[in-house]
Amino acid sequence: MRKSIALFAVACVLGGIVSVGSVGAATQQQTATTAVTVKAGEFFFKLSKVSIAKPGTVAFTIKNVGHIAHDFKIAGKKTALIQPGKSATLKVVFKKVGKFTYLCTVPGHAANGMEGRFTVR
Ligand SMILES: [Cu+2]
Repeated sequence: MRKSIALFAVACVLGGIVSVGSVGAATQQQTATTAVTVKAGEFFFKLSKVSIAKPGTVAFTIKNVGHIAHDFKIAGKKTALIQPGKSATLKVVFKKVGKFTYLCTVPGHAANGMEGRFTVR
């Protein structure tokens, strides 16, 4: 009798470990969004991260630290014009590996330095 209680306790502990493990894995898949902060100014973009290790979703939070309005465009998605001191978020799903050009679409800004490449490995 005592032995079966002990076995039951062991089974519960093991069961607990297994379910904690699988919950952890599921959470990881759901939170595969990578947060990247982007500072925009005259005339530059400064990204907290310029690449991700595999295809997935990236939430770019762009803060305009400059003195004139800017926007941020990548992979066919674009923010509205962001006024100085304001921020905007752009969620982009990268489905395949590659180098993706980001830029400010205000005329002349990209040519002056507001562009670069974001890499999906
Ligand atoms: Cu700009």
